[in-house]
Amino acid sequence: MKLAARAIVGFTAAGLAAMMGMSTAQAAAGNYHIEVRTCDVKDAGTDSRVEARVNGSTTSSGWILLDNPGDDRERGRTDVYDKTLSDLGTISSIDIYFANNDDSPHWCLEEITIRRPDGVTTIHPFHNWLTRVYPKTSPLRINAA
Ligand SMILES: [Ca+2]
Ligand SMILES: [Ca+2]
Repeated sequence: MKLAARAIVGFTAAGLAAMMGMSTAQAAAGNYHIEVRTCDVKDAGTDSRVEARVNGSTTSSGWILLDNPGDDRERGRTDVYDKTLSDLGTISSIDIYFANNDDSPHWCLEEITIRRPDGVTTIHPFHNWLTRVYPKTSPLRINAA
């Protein structure tokens, strides 16, 4: 009896989602996991301020300060940021605001990976240096590969 009841509940939830026209993308609200990898080459690291904006098919996030406790963006390191965001839809690109400030500002960015709450992951490769300011009005845009 219990098993049958559970099966009916499961069927109803799926049916309801279908009726409402929901896709997996539209259900993807929650924790977005962002990994930022710095190149493993001389002077690759930076102490500059960095913010990111994630662009999706539904909407864009606000600007997110990428600053964990301790020293971010050291040579060869991957920094991980977990942010709760509303559903963005299919991720198309990430915009980077780069202040090019503080000690040894120039930064060699390898790539950024974004994992949605439903596990769908996009890779945004760059493999290049940031050696000037990228303002929020004209940020560095890195498309999904
Ligand atoms: Ca640093
Ligand atoms: Ca920090």
